[in-house]
Amino acid sequence: MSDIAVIGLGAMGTALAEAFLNKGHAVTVWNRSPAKSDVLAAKGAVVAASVEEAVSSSPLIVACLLVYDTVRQVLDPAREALPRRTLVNLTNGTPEQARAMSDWVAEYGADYIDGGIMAVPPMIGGQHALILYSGSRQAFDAHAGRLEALGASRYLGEDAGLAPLYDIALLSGMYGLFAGVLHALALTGAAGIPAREFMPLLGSWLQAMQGGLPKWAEQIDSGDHSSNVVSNLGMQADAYFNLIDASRSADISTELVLPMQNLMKRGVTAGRANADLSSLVGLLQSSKQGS
Ligand code: FVH
Repeated sequence: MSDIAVIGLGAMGTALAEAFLNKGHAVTVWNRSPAKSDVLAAKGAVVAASVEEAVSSSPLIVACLLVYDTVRQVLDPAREALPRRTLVNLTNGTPEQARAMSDWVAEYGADYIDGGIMAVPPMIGGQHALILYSGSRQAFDAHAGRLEALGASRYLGEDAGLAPLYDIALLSGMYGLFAGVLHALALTGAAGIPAREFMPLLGSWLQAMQGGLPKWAEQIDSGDHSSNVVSNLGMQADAYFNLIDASRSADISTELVLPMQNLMKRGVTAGRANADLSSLVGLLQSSKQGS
């Protein structure tokens, strides 16, 4: 018997298995392409010959595959071995997929925990790795000690869909930031400014702008977007026109920045010119436009 079985040895699954081994846990591993187990076997992992063998080896099964359909497909032949075990699924997915997986696992008498990995493989096991969890509280409490090997844990609640919801919301913030950075670098690069010269300025500007986010949280939770507004939507929408015009003049694609202008225009048309930008969250929630 092992402490943990890790199913899926891609870049992330391998990092997870290594982190468990580094903390002295007994680990069984399985992967579709067996060659990826070699490096872990050399570090002490037991290599299972089948998924059934892997699932039967441990009370805690950690799956990290490409997509949810793969998780179901891979685990299906081992479903009779699932009872009284805990499946922690760290595959990226949607809240609906997580809830459906939780129901499927429950049919076979196992506990389910969904997870969102807020780290890249080299960060796993280090102080900057954060893993979000949701699902069975009792199972999380039982295995929290082992899961700590992967990084800091944050348990969000019994609804299995919470971890993927937080995960995709955090990714949304990240990709929004990346989109702005890509556009900024396209603009400055086209003007002959080296990226390494511009980047430090961009980095400190973005950091400074983050200072306003706690105020947005207050405004969104209270519903008051119009008190003590420093930079109102109307003014920002006008400035944004310049961003679009300058991009077009420089022959830079506006595909990343145009959706924001459309939303700002919608906000102004809806009478929110004097409100803060935070009021646009309500417009996103109340309309299917732009979806
Ligand atoms: N890598 C990262 O930076 C991110 C960080 C945040 C979390 N994601 C999610 O983690 C999941 C796995 O990602 P990964 O980086 O390990 O991905 P790959 O290296 O491409 O490994 C994929 C594994 O899935 C196996 N697999 C794929 N299709 C099948 C299938 N039809 N049947 C069985 N296994 C399958 C694949 O097996 P093989 O190709 O080695 O045989 C790998 O084990 C993912 O949800 C990220 O979004 C990573």
